This record gives sequence, C-alpha cells and structure tokens, in this order.
Amino acid sequence: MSNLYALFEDRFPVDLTQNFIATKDNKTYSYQDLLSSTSQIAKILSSYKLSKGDRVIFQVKKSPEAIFLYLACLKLGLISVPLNTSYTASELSYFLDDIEPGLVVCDPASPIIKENLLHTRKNISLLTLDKHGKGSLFKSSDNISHPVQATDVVGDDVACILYTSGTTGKPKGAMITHENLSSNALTVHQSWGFNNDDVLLHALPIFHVHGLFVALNCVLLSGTPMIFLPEFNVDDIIKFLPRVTVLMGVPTFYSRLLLHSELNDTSLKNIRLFISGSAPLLKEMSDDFYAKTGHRILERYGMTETVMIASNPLNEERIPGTVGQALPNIAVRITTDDDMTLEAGETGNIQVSGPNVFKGYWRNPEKYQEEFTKDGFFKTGDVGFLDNKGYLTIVGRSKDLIISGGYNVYPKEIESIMNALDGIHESAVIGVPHPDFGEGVIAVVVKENNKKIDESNLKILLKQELATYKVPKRIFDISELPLNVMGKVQKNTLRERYNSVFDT
Ligand code: MLC
Ligand code: AMP
Repeated sequence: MSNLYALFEDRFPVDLTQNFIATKDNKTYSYQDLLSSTSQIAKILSSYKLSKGDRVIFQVKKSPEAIFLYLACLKLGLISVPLNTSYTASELSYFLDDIEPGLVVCDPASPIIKENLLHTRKNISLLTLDKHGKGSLFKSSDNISHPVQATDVVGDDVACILYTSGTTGKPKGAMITHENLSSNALTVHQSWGFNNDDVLLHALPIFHVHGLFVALNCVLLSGTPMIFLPEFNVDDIIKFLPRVTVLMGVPTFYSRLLLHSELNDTSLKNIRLFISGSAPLLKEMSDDFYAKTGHRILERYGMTETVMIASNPLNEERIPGTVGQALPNIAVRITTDDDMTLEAGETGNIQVSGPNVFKGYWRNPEKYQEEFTKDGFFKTGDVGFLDNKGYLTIVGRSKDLIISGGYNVYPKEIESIMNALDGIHESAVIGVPHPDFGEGVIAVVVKENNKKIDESNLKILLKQELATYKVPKRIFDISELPLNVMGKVQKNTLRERYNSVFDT
C-alpha cells in the first residue's frame, strides 16, 4: 500500500461514527466526517486541473479543515507544502518562487493576500481557509458531483516538501516521500504502544514534522480521537489533560507545565505517556517532572529530513539526557569528519540511514550529494555518542543552528538581513540558555562609526523581514567581534560572554 492516505484509511475504525477530532470549543468530527470532508476537498482540488506531483502551498491556521486539506492532497498524489503562519511577505516570496505551486491555500490575513504576492506570479490559483475552517476553499464545491478516487502513487513519490533552512544559504525544501512517512508512522506507532484506548492531546503547530506527521500519524493509525487545540496554552493543556492518555510536545511544553499549580493527580489521572522532542530536554527538567508527576518523559530524536530516528523505549529503561536507541530498521552511527565509524563512548558526527531518510532537496541535487556519505548515510549535523546499549546522547551540533522552543533559527539568515541594514557594520547571532525556550536568540552588532544601537527600532525593522520567533530577543552592541586566526567570528567566546543574559 503505497499511498499514505490509503494506509490511514485502512486503519480507520469499523464504526466510522467514532470521534476523530474534538476541538477546544468541544466541536467534534467523526471518522465519517474525515472521509466526507477529505473527499469533498479532493473534488475541489481536482477541479483546479492539478496533477500528481503538483505542489499545493498551505499557510493556514490550525483547524480540522486544514488537516482534511492535507489528507486530500495525499489522496490525490499532490505535494503538500505547509508553511509557518508567521512568515513575512519577504520569506513567503522566496517559497512561492522556489516551489512554483499550482495552488495556494492561505489564511485571509496572510501577507500572500494582504501584500498581493500572487499579482506578479501568474498561473497560481488562490483559495482561502480561516481559523474557523471557512473560506473560498469550500465555496467552489457546489457544482462538483464527480467522485474522486485515491491516486496511485509509488512509495518513492513525494508526499510533502518541508522547508529547512541552510547554514549557508536560503531554506531548502526537503522532499519526504509516502514511503518515508508510512514506514516511520508504523514504526513509531508500534514503538510507543498506541492502541484503541488512546486519546492524544495535540497542541503543536501543523507545519512541521512533529505536529503534522509524528502526532497525527499515531492517531490515524490507531483510528482513535485527538483533542486538537489551536495552539499551546498551558491552562488549556491542564484543562484537557484529564481527558487524554498521551501528550506530545517540545521541552517548553513541559517546562511551562511544571510551573503550573494544577499539575496534580487529577490532571494526570488518565495519562499513560508524555513524549518530548524537537529540542534537547534537560536532564534536570526530566528529573523534576518525574519527581512531581511520577512520569518519566519519553524523549525521542528526529529531524525534517529523517522524520523520527531514535527513541527511548516504552517499557524498558528511559535514560534522561539520552534520546534512546535507533528505531527498528533505522541505522545510527557515530563517525569522524572523514566518515570513519567510531566506537561506543566516542563522540562524533551522527549519521543515519533507513527507509525514513528523505529523497532529496527540491531542485537542489548538489546540496543532497553534500549531505550524504559515499555509502549512503545522511549527515544529520548533530554531534553525539552511543553507549554500549545503543542509547544515543546528543552533545551539540556541527551546524550553526539555534533551536528556540522547538523552532529552528539559522543565524546566517538573520545576520545577512542585519548586515544589510543602514548603520550596521557587522553582526553575529547566537543562542544562549533561555529558561522558557531552551535557547534564546540574541544578536551582537558592530555599528558603523560605533554609534549606540537602538534595540527596539532594530527589532521593529527585523520584524518586517522575519517571522517573530527568529527576531533576536536581545540585541547588544560591541566595538568589534572576536575573530580567530582565520578571520571567523568566535561564537563560543560570544556565547560565554552573553551566557546569562536570560537568567532570572
Ligand atoms: C513564539 N515566540 C517564540 C517562539 N514561539 N520565540 C522564540 N522561540 C519560539 N519557539 C515569540 C512569539 O512570536 C512572541 O513574540 C514571543 O515569542 C512570546 O511568545 P509566547 O506567547 O510565549 O509563545 P507561544 O505562542 O506560547 O509559543 C511557544 C511554543 C511555540 C513553544 C508553544 O513556539 C511552539 O509551539 N513550538 C513548537 C515548535 C515545533 O512544533 N517544532 C517542531 C519542529 S519539527 P512577540 O514579539 O510577538 O512578543 C522537528 C523535528 C522533530 O524539530 O524532531 O520533531
Ligand atoms: P528540524 O530541522 O526542525 O527537523 O530540527 C531537527 C533538529 O532538532 C535535529 O537535527 C536536532 O538538532 C534537533 N532535535 C530534535 N530532537 C531532539 C532531541 N530530542 N534532543 C536534541 N535535539 C533534538
């Protein structure tokens, strides 16, 4: 069964009146609703003369209808390209030009509409979908009566393209196939023991691997319900926790929950599993959470290009500070910079191979070649070591990447924008410990003629170009950046100097 949608459909409950989604305001959608809405959207999409392999960008708020749109794309063999709802016009322009979509579905407040980004880009159809699941997407369905069959795809066909930024250049679109997603979904679903009694609390965004694939796949393969919140809000999590068995989140979810006075036996009464990923979960936080709740958070490791790679076990020992062992059928090894495999206990580059590893970067074969070893392992850019039992500890990254509250921020992108601003000579962007986001983004700038910076004006300028989570939380001026003998900025020196700016 090659089409991921067909795999899901095969696992739907026999009784289709069973719940698939309950929303924050207690609206419910059954599996029958999923089937009929997905078919309705598939009919609409097929009336736009889109063919297999055409790209559909969606930049929409989280709603059940957004999920049905994604499922309809899978069904038709169209390639979904979900984009962060906080992207600015300049970020979106790049994606539109790079991906050349046949159709864009966006929120009515998106810069795609507000700034008329499709005006000069012809041959792209535009539909809207708002946070209530309403919009022109549905208005065009009235006259369509023909039924739509699932399109035949082979496992190697691309299901989704997710952008992941480059350390040197512009974001690259990672092409993730139906087979990557199906194999990973089945593995993860089984490893975490998902069953008919589960109810998932879904509070993640749906434009990344974590919320769109890992969480949703487990629900759809079990044919069970989820409580689908529009965003993470700690009071809502506490409110809905007693109704669920599993929560998936980034470490910030758990650090905020720990601070909540109502995290107690009542809120935890039905929970069987807390899962964390997308960013490092500090051992101390895992221990504090265990002490407070009796639950050892299950930490796992993944990335856009590979979906899930490793996980702590469901039933065996979960070791805090590690991301567990490689998942079944996935190989993880640690190597030197020239790809020689290292022994257990030795620290080096983390490399991965398996059916989960993506097909390549959209229209960028050179980049794909660079990221693979001669024997076909993907270079993750993460650094770590394996112990004798195969548990992986991530100790750092060889890529210049900051992970803030589970979102990836690439310093190069921000530095390029800052350096082009009037009055700025040069800049360096780094991540330093942040009590809520794990790492907080800060910038250090050298002004032309050594003038003082006006931090708040600079932030306003940056917000025009960058999604808010990328905008440095603090900006400091410095007379010159520390350089090594090669003339490269010594970011470690800067990180040491600004290490405690977010201390409370
Ligand atoms: C929001 N802001 C952030 C931020 N999220 N800044 C830095 N880092 C973040 N992660 C900005 C807001 O725009 C706002 O800016 C200010 O910070 C305060 O926001 P907030 O209200 O405190 O944030 P909140 O809306 O509560 O969001 C925090 C969060 C969210 C942690 C809930 O960021 C989130 O849902 N993160 C999950 C990301 C994710 O799904 N990653 C998975 C990637 S997949 P201002 O200027 O308006 O005040 C992957 C693979 C894998 O990595 O392994 O899973
Ligand atoms: P993304 O490109 O958004 O998919 O982010 C992937 C990156 O997130 C990985 O390369 C890791 O650096 C990081 N990551 C994901 N899960 C974990 C984890 N459990 N611990 C530490 N880092 C993680």
